[in-house]
Amino acid sequence: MELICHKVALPLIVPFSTSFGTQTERDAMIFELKKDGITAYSEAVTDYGPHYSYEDNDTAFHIIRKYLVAAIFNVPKPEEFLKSVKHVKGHNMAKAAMEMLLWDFWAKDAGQPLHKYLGPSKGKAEVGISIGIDDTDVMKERAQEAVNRGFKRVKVKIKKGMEESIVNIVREGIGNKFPLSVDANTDYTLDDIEVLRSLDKYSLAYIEQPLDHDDIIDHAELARLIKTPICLDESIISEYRASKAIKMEACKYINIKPGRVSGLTESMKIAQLARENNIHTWVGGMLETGVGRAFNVALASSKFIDSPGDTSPNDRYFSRDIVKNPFKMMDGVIDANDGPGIGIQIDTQYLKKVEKERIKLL
Ligand code: OSB
Ligand code: MG
Repeated sequence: MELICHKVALPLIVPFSTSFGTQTERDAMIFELKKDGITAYSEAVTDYGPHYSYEDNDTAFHIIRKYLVAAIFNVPKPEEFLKSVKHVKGHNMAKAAMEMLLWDFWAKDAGQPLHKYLGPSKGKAEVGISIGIDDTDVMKERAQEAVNRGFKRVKVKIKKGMEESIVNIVREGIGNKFPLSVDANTDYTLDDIEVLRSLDKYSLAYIEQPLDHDDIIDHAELARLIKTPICLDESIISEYRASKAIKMEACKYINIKPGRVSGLTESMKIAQLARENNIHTWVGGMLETGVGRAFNVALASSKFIDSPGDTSPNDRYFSRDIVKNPFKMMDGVIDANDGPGIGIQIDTQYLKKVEKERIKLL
């Protein structure tokens, strides 16, 4: 048995800006597990800094090496793994990197594509796009291009002071009917109620994570004060937290990112819970390489996921991917990968080229 961590750096074609900062490169950690003739892969969704959540590549690597590697030594099923690391509080992205490695391994062991191994599958996912903050004319052009390319939903990042200028010009570009959402990445508080209410007139599909990354209570209050539905991202770190948000009516949508919630086991639980309670769900993204994207698309293909998410083909981020078969979109739809497990082939030559470090963990 062998476990390797490849630390890679992929330059972004254009910088990606959110309310919490600008990213010019994707610093990804790719994990490779070899056992009994099977090679499984996963990707940690952490990046250079602790800006989306408290985790970053160094904390994730530390937690994985010190506390999690021992728990995957005999390659347990994902659920058993999660039980055995329950004593490690938080660090969901670190846990997810190991948990998803096990999903890929066991799906391959069963000779099944991951999207089917996970549960009832649609075999495909409807796709939206997430557009970073930029010059507003540029954002408008990108939104128009996205509509022309067939994306099913456009999401634009916003930040305090730029929300109306962004939404106004993007609506001008794509019309008032096209499904449009905004993502604030926690930039507001309840004191900003007037500006948040001013977005009501743009008939947005939803506003994503307007308030604190830890909050549910204020989101529940905000939901009663504005017409735009609320979508939670950062705040939903577990099924438990999702159940509280639903109980408090803090959101109508949940953006599920496997990395944020410790992996696919918890993602599926959240998707099912949301479905039972008429809360919409979609699968988010963290600028993953083709490895992480493959897990997202498998999840987005689940019958429990009902809305277009952020699984856009990543050729808009990277001029070349570390996988040989990155996803292609047709008419706003991506077909789930039908190869065994996540169904990707690593481009080993390119991986070597972009690799900064290779660490043997087992
Ligand atoms: O909040 O959804 C987010 C990227 C990095 C960090 C947070 C977010 C995002 C995105 C990108 O919106 C979505 C994608 O991967 O295409
Ligand atoms: Mg978000």
